[in-house]
Amino acid sequence: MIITCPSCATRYKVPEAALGAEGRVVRWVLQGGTRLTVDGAEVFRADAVCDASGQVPSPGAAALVQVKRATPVTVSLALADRPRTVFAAPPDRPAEARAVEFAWQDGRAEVALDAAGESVLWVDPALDLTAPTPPLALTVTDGAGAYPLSLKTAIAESGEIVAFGRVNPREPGEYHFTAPGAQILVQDRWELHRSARGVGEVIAPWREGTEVFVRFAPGATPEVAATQTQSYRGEIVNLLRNGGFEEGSPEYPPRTWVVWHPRKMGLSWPYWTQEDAVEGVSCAKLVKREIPLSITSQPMRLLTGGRYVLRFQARGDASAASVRVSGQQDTGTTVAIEPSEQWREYRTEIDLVPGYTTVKITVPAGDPAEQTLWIDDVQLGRVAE
Ligand SMILES: [Ca+2]
Repeated sequence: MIITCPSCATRYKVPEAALGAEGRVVRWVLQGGTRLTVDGAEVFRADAVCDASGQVPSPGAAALVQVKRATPVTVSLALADRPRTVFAAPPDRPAEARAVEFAWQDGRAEVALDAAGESVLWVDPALDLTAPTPPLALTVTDGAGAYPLSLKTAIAESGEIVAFGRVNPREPGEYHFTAPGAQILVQDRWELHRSARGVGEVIAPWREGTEVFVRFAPGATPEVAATQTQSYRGEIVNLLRNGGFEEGSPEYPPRTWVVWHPRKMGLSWPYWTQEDAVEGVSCAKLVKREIPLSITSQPMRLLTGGRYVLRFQARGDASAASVRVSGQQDTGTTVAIEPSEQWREYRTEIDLVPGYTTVKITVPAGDPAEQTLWIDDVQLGRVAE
């Protein structure tokens, strides 16, 4: 395959193209040029320099072509068939599409785009872009039976339909999501690494704040279901990021925790370590030498107020260490940690209000000068009912 762009400004702006099963160009990209030819055939031509890319066909149209230009431009596209309609829409806003006039000659459609800007040309879109798309039903089954939920839908930039929603299940837990033929993303609000993505089915945690996305071809109406495989009833539904300290890099503090120190860090340091974890394989080891130290969690923006539980395990000879939860409107609590050779579990209940909330672990100055606190398995959340 020989791709050429005679007018491309520099050799760094390499045009690209991909061929489909029948040898036709199905995807192409042109940066800062006016012509793109593949094996001698002119795929795209413009009367002014522009950035352009095309997908022929796309899931939602016979062709989808993006054009970004600094001046008005007339573009000419090679197409297999004469289009019935061509629409132009702003990027990411297909609902604002408007029909545009085009000329057809010798297997090419010519469209004039006035003014500088970025447009997406929809050639024979599969759906009426401006009509609202109907919601998609989601059938949920948990221990108490089945109930319906609904996801909003929109046309995606690719022409596919995306159904989405931040929907809370009545009973948080692990769920088996199914949507035959569709792409599914279940995005966890609190611990991003627990998000799951797949085609047709995924198993994912589903709790407060989780976002569900289902992406499918226009015209399809996948049957979407979520069936509980494990309930969180009676458990803390943890919102704290990396409270088990499983994420980190050697010699650095545990990932996502912020280190506080007065003026200089000295030899005090919060280590991420695999030496003596009580949960998983890693934990935090706060070594206090000449100066106090503390680490603070990534803030959690609580969606709901009410009774929360803080739970963690700790050991070590630190004599005045503590864990503090700080919420909005002066809510929060401080739990003192007792020196202990063995791991000890701490658990306390707190009433919190919606808004940003942090967890801070502190080893203050004090005797003896050298103290060590091991901490692991820190969780903050409400107990699922
Ligand atoms: Ca751990």
